[in-house]
Amino acid sequence: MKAHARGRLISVEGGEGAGKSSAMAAMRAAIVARGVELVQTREPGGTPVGEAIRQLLLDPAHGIVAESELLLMFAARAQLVREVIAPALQRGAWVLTDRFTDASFAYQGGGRGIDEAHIAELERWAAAIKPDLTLLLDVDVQQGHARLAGRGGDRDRIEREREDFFERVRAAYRRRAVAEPQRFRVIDASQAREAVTAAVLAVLDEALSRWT
Ligand code: Z5A
Repeated sequence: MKAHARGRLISVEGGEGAGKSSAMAAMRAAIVARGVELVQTREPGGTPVGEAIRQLLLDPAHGIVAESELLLMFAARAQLVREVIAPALQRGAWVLTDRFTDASFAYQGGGRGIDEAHIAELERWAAAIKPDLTLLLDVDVQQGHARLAGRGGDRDRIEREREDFFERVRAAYRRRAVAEPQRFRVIDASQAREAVTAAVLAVLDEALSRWT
């Protein structure tokens, strides 16, 4: 099922340090400049329950098994879809989200090795909305890692995973982009920030001209 006949759902995905924050800020400004109502959110999170689940998921003090991790991601997502995304799309607003269900296929499927059929079943049942457009910011794992190191701060529970985990996440994202070329646009996020922003805005422009 597509997002909705009226509003539009755009998701931004990528590995750690891919530059999602800058991309989201540039997209937000471009969409708002068109006079469109925009709701910006993130996953896991975006609702009071979702943000509480996020804290639980990212706290390095917890040992969370892969199955619980997946179910918690979908618990937060079910809440977000019903409280925020679906109502926004129904009133014609656009939704820009920092990650969505593709992240579960990439991290819990690719990274943790959970069978994709389980994830697809949860998607059908708990969050049956597909983004109209997904930008995948693709960057080499070591380069993304170096950017995060430059940013400083403590690493959360998932960021503490080993490099091979993030290589599997990246490969899973890339497979999804190949499988759904009409929805995905892959951005080379290894470039300088200005070049990444320009590429992101070009993709958005192309989508906007199709939709408005
Ligand atoms: N997760 C999951 O496992 N399953 C799911 O279903 C979902 C999520 C939905 C939290 O997500 C974690 O949840 C995440 C996936 C998992 N775990 N990991 N790892 P998140 O999106 O909130 O967290 P994140 O991916 O860790 O965010 P991030 O590392 O902050 O990524 P980012 O937003 O892309 O990073 P950034 O802040 O934009 O950039 C990072 C640094 O690089 C910063 O200092 C920038 O100034 C710098 N940067 C950015 N772009 C450039 C360029 N082009 N050149 C140089 N430096 C740059």
